[in-house]
Amino acid sequence: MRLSTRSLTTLPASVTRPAYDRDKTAIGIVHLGVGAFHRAHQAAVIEECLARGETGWAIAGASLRSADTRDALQPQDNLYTLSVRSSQGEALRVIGAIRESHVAPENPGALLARMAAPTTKIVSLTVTEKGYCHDPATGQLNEAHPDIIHDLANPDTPRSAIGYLAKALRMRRANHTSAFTILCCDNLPANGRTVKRVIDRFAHLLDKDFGHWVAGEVACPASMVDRIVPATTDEDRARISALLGVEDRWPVVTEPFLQWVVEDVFPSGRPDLALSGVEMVKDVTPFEHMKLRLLNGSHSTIAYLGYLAGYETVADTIADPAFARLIRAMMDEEITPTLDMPAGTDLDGYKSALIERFRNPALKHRTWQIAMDGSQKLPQRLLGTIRDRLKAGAPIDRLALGVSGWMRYVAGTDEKGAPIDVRDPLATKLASVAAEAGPSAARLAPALLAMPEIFGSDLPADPRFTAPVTKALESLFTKGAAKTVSEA
Ligand code: CS2
Repeated sequence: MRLSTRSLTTLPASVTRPAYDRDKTAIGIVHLGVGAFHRAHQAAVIEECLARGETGWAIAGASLRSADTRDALQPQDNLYTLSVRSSQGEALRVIGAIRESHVAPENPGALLARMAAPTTKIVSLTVTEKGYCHDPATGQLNEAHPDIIHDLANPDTPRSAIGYLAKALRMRRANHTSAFTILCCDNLPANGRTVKRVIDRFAHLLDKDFGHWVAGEVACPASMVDRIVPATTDEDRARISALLGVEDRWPVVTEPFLQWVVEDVFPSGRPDLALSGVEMVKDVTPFEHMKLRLLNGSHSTIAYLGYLAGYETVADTIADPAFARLIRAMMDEEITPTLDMPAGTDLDGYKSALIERFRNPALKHRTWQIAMDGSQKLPQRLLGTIRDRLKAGAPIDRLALGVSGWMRYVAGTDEKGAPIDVRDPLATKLASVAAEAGPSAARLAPALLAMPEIFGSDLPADPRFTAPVTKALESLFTKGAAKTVSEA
């Protein structure tokens, strides 16, 4: 039997299930990019809003490409299990907040109609860094992006998230429906402002008059999102289904920790998120820097160097005392001085909790998964911190080692000579740069640094950055990651 509304009553008593009548809820949120992260984070928060009786905020989830999620969720009445795992054990909760599943390319009209409906007040997104079709170094719309070229030429049949947002907003404007609020839940720097810049520019390029309307009417609050959610494995699916006594083909596995800090600008309304533990603030920036720099900066450093040292998961990597030392020292000495937190923030506690979260033995968070899309991640995870340090005239050796880990990784061959499956929107370019440079730090570092879409024009021209990066890369090539980390 499959997990579904009907089979809910057969679940063991220990499994939490929707504490409200799903049929009495209405869709108020459309979410683009209904992957594991959304289902473990925002949907879990919305579940509590619905259970409290705020019935107008159920979610319509959409995938912009693959049909996998819809195919798995629809036969389950869009129900799925959220498994919270730690060394203490595993707690299962069936989430009912998603009421509809869309696959954009299969039925764009249905998704657009849902986005344009007056009842839809918020369109939220987790489409990963590359899904915004922007230039990661500048945060501007990448007008040469093939999807943007396509969507500007065919605005009624879009491909990109930006194209869908614009088309739905044009429909709303034509129907005299007020704009929805766009809520970005991706790990982008200044994510609200970045999305606002990108959508305003796209709308302006489509039609100046519409661009003017979007600029004035569409709010894009910033948000900092945090929960570690590794890709679900077949083993997870089998274990969870066995515990449920019915089959769940699309469960999500996560950690106990959840944080969401949101800028409180929702002109079309919102659920009372604060009652579900969301921090509603005026300015997300300090929280965003804290999280992107400490958590994600460490994560990417662990991912590249850990992968090269032969570790499969974050927990395996951080269990190596040399790695734990490097990461804590990088946090304390090189990242923390760049943060400017509101009074009362317990950064020390935050960092210790982070290391414990990385150690969570129940999560199999693969270094390879986090290593993906490095060209889109480095700027906000490591390079912003580096810029601040250089401005202050302070050393950056550990951060530089993180950057060189990425360079060594995209060289495409591991320390045993096996090929690395480098996933990145710039993978083709990275592979040709690496092939031309060969395994030489003196050639590879400058060749990669000459990609302004990642490094801008300032960093490659600053020897205080290029020298430590090249030196660390040299060490990775000659001594390997484990030894380099133990000497760092
Ligand atoms: C990770 C993040 O995959 C990655 O790049 O660093 O997904 C990370 O797990 C989340 O941002 C945690 O909130």
